[in-house]
Amino acid sequence: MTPSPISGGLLASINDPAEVQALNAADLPFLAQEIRSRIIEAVSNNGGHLASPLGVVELTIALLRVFNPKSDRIIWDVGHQAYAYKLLTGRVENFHTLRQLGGVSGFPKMSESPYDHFGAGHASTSISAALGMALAREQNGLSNHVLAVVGDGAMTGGMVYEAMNHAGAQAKPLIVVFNDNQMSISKNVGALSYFLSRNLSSRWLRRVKREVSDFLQSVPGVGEDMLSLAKRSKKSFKTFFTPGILFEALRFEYLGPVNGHDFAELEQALNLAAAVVDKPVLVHVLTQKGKGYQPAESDPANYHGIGRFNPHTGDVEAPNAGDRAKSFTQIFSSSLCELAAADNRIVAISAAMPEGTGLGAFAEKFPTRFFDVGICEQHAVTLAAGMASQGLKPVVAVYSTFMQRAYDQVLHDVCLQNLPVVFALDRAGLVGEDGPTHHGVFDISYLRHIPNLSILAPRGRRTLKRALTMALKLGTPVAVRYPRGECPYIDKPDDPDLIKEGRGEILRQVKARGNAQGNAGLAVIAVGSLVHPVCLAVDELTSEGFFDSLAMNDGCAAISGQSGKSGLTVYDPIWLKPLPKEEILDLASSHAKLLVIEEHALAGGLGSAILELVSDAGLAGHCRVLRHGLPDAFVEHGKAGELRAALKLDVLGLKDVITRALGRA
Ligand SMILES: Cc1ncc(C[n+]2csc(CCOP(=O)(O)OP(=O)(O)O)c2C)c(N)n1
Repeated sequence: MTPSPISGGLLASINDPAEVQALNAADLPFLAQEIRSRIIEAVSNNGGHLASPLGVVELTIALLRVFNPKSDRIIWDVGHQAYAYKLLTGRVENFHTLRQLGGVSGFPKMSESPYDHFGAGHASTSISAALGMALAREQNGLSNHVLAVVGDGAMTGGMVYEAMNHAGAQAKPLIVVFNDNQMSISKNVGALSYFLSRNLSSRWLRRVKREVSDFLQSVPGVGEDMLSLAKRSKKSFKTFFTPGILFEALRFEYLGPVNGHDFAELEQALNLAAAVVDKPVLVHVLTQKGKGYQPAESDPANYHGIGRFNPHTGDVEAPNAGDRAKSFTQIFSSSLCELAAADNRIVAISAAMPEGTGLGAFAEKFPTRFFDVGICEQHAVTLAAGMASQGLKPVVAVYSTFMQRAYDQVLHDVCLQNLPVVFALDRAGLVGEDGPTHHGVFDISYLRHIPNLSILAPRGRRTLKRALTMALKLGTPVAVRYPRGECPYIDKPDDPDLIKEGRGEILRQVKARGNAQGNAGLAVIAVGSLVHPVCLAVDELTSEGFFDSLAMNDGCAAISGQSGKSGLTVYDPIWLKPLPKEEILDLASSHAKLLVIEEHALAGGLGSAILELVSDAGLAGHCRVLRHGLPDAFVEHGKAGELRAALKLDVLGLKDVITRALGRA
């Protein structure tokens, strides 16, 4: 392809999204090429989503040629694919800061741009939000267009059908652009996906139409009549042979399928959709995930979301691959496979995230015991409840953030029935560059008040394996929460009793040196991902002479209270529910202060639980509970390390928090 005819590039010449409409049709392929280069450049530097944004470049340009985002509303489902949209709506200069602290978000964000009409990060919300805007438009006496752009993966989420069911009955103008690339993160799943992929190409459709026409014309006597009837009929060939039949049943006008990389076809279909005033329309657009970048085209699942990579070869930087091998996810994956080999009642369920949750290995080893249900966490949970009620031992592996939408299913379908479902809550804690939509920092709050549910927070490899083993043994609902990233090896040597109900572990006991550094006695209670950094912080303080002596405890220790009034104890409760009450109350009796440190919202988290426990035991006057965690605010995107540093959850910050707590009255 020859270089763009405008020096400095076409993108630089677009100061207002409406200017996309003024471009010559001949310039559009150059613009698409430039956008792809910018996306590849930014993602190769910062990591991010790649295959999905590359697939919708032409679609984004076409949307901005037919609609005006100043007045019209364009809502991206999930939002991970909206990079081209960001580039064309005022963020080209800052696009190199994509996903970096203080930089452009990886998802639509209403506070970032007036053109991001709705924020997202979780799937299947766009049609509901769009319908809401369409109905508000009526109330406000306006006549703008409202569009939802939704992928076939997001179409596996039930909320889409709740919205379409409602939209069809409302019969108001609303445009759903159905971006069908047959891929969720991996190959899409489900009966609908089968049905859609049956009719994928418009070339195929034209061939079928031609063949049916030829056949009818060849039938002597009645053939011509049948053909003209079919042509006149509303339920004509197109509706019958395409997914139109499905959407028309929901009272949508169906247009397509359209080649999503052909500007003329796209603009024609979008203009037709814009002209429909008495009902919602669905424009079925066929796109290729990863389009225009060979490595992503040939392996769209791996290039869905990716770390830093070499743009020339597509090779992901080595540290990433290494990290993955030692991640909590990986330990969960191998532990589950081991346990499942010995117990064929163990089944695993994923909501469209087999790779992310580490269930890929399980799926390969036990294909008949693995179920990918699509992006439908609610269904995943109740499905597990059904299985558990019949004697199976289901493990639902899901990110903490996505579990948020299955709250009632956890409460009503699993815990109220007291069924033995294990929730493997991955990405519990800060996740980094994906930002506030993806941080798993609310699960302790939304789970700990549910009766019958136990919650375990392993801190390392062995505790994770043991926690999973225990969870599968308990015969009641259990959530095992663990973070993203590297799994430190700070457990004691393998011990079948490592995880015992009512037992946590003391990991450090030190004596404070003199009054100057505070001698009131502090027990630091840390959990999960923060146990390791808290231990490191205490070790550093000790080697800096802050404490007199250091007792490193790799094993289970009875709470001795030795450090008590004059020192510091580091304790990991492992069980967030039920809490090891006796041990914690012993700590409260023998220390003047408890400092609870968690990578979780302070509201309703572990610190709150310990405050309640100490207060209910009448020890509040004796022992002060201090809490350190996340404030009542959404944590922005940025490298996890940077976010932790800003929140004083890294080793340096923790040293400060601990010394201040020691000194505080
Ligand atoms: C509720 C929820 N569950 C899981 C995810 C993780 N996730 C992000 S993108 C994606 C696949 C989306 O597929 P599709 O809508 O077809 O978009 P494509 O990436 O193919 O463009 C998934 C499962 C999510 N964002 N939200």
